[in-house]
Amino acid sequence: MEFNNIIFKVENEIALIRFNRPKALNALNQDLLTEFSQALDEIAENEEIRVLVLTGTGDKAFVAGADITELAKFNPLEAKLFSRKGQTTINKLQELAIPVIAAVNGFALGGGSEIALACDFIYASENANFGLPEITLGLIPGFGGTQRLPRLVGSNLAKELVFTGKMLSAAEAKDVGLVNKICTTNDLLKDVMKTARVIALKGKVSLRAAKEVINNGLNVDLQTGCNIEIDAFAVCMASEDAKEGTSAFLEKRKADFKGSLKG
Ligand code: CO8
Repeated sequence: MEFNNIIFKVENEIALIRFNRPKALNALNQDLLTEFSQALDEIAENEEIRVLVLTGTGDKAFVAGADITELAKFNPLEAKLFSRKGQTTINKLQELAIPVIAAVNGFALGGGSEIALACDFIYASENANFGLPEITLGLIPGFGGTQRLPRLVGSNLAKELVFTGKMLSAAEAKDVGLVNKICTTNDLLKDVMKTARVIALKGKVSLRAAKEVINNGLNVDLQTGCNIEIDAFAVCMASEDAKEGTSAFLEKRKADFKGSLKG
């Protein structure tokens, strides 16, 4: 499939999607969203891919939000369809079985922040800025930001950010737990890829189980979450990777996870 608004490549079992409309600070128009959604479908179907990394072209923006030129012309029905399309795509991103890392290389605003919030974790460049500035346009976030941001940083900070539209710097975003690591602009992708490689070398079954258990556990009470963990632990135990991992430890060698999804 040919893409014009994103760059999609897979190398050494790690997929990289680069939002690629640098003249508009990688703003999300309908075509970009369609391509992003199609790339996510390809990734979901390709069992060779172990990790997905998202970033933006250039060193100024990850994604500066929905394309306001396009957005400004929507009638309410078009706005509803666009919001639903964005939410379906971002849900698809969040539900990918593999780990997803956002390499936020500049502005992550509106829909751009909402994409980053749906990733498993975020590394950011020193010049990154996060925000949901829709209120300054007379709007509210429409791609899940009012729901994911309070779950990540608490409702009071989320409300202040949504009510004022003000941005958080990379350092502020790290302070509130939104960002795991701040990197120099030059090193951001290298650092993210290094972490992606560490993850990619782990067992596929256990990685998928870990992500699923953490995500599902966040939506239920602690005891139910621990019960979900027990079942997933047992499933991991039956995998070829668990046999390899435990044998490697006992034989004092490095585990060589083949990445089979077979039990
Ligand atoms: N849409 C379209 N074009 C954009 C966008 C955008 N979101 N952001 C930047 N651009 C364009 C600018 O228009 C400019 O184009 P040109 O060179 O042709 O004039 C170019 O990118 C460079 O931008 P600036 O000159 O503005 O660069 P600055 O460094 O001065 O400012 C900012 C950078 C602060 C990022 C500024 O561009 C800005 O505030 N952008 C808008 C950010 C924003 O409000 N984003 C939220 C959009 S709404 C949203 O995301 C809602 C999602 C859910 C929608 C679902 C409902 C339908």
